[in-house]
Amino acid sequence: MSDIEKRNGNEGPSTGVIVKAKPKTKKPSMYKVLMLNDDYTPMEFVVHILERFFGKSRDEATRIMLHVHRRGVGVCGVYTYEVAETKVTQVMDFARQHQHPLQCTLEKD
Ligand code: TYC
Repeated sequence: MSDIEKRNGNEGPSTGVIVKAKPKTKKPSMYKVLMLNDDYTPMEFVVHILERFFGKSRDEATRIMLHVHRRGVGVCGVYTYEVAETKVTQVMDFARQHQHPLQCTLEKD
């Protein structure tokens, strides 16, 4: 007996139920890029990083920088793993080039 006949309970003609195959696509896991506060990195440098690497407006960049300054940590953006990892590397390299101790990391969303 076919699956359709079983479902149909052997009563009358098969109604030919067709069940749509479930599309096997999965949304990728997302990762937050976090910025950490420190006592030495200039505020203007952090704002510049948020504009340059995270595409933030000056107002939004300033808001995020001040949040990190006051609260200790803040979210710069949420991305797929590879993009988040690239942002972290770009920020850390740029901070090191300018001899600032700014720290940036990623965390699963
Ligand atoms: N706390 C720094 C200062 O007073 C500014 C700062 C903000 C540093 C955010 C890092 O992620 C940071 N100059």
